[in-house]
Amino acid sequence: MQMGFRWFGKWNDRISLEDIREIPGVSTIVWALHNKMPGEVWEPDEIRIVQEQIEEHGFNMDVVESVNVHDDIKIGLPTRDKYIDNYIQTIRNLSEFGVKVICYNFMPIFDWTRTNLFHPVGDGSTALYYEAAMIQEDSKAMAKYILKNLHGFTFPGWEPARMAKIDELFEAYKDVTKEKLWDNLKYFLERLMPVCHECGIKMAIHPDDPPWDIFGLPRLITGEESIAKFLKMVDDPFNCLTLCSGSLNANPDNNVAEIVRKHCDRIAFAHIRNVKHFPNGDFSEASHRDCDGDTGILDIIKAFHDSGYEGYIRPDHGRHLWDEKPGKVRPGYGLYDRALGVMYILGAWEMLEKEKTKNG
Ligand SMILES: [Mn+2]
Repeated sequence: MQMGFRWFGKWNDRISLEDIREIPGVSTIVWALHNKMPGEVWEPDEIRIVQEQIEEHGFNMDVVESVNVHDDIKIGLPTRDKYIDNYIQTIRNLSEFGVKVICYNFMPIFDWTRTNLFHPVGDGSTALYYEAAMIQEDSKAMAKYILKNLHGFTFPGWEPARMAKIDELFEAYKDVTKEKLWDNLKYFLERLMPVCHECGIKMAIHPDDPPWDIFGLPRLITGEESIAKFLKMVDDPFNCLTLCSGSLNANPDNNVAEIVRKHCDRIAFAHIRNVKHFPNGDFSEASHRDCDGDTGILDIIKAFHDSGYEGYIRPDHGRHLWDEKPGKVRPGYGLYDRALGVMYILGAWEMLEKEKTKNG
């Protein structure tokens, strides 16, 4: 297993590579060119700048999160081929720099969705929160709330320019049924796979967050059944998963450890995050400590270890601690709780390693 840490870039993240260097055990910077719109080619000269920064600090740049997929590809418009060609060129360019995994998602219109980005956890810290009753009809109000509470921080999938055209986007997606969305995903991946083989890059889809349909929009990657369908649909070792424990366990019926055991050979990258559920269907993000949520973090780590997992793991979102107040921190991506997450995951992992060596 290789430990990663997400970093939004030198001019786009208040957390520096020097900060990350002080967290024990991190080898991989999970990065992206955040100024790129979906559909644009990532040029070698732009990638090289980030490479120099990352490698200068002794990290590798093996995992990219995300190269976002243009809406025309998800909708299945005739223009999709042009954008798929661009995606392929980006894969080729990334391979020149040794990138091994591309994390992406195939969610229509909205990326991750929450109703409160700074919800009090009860100990003085705050976390991302999902109030089920608020995600009913008014998608515009929700988008407006999220953009306002990002306080100018940019997030892939929440580009203000895209969100300004929300009515047009809903119109464009109106005939995209779940079946069509599956077909469009298959079309996209089948064109990519030969290039992925050539370049040694795995495509690792991130599950939908939350893992159910919202605002009448279909969502595909929602649990064990759909994951099995996805892996079979394009049955290729380069067609992989980003196993996000928090996204999947937003539906408490999803047993994430079981999914890991079943599909570990096709997991290229993992996000470890804990979720606490409430009886009314709301959920809050929680600390990585197993007993602070309901996701079964220790079972999941053990499932990865038992399966001989050799891919990348990063702590996913964290709570906002200490001075990480609204406007001072990118929601979910503060320094402190993610650093604690790294230590929790490594602590459990190293204990398992020790036991294994002892039992020989
Ligand atoms: Mn995730």
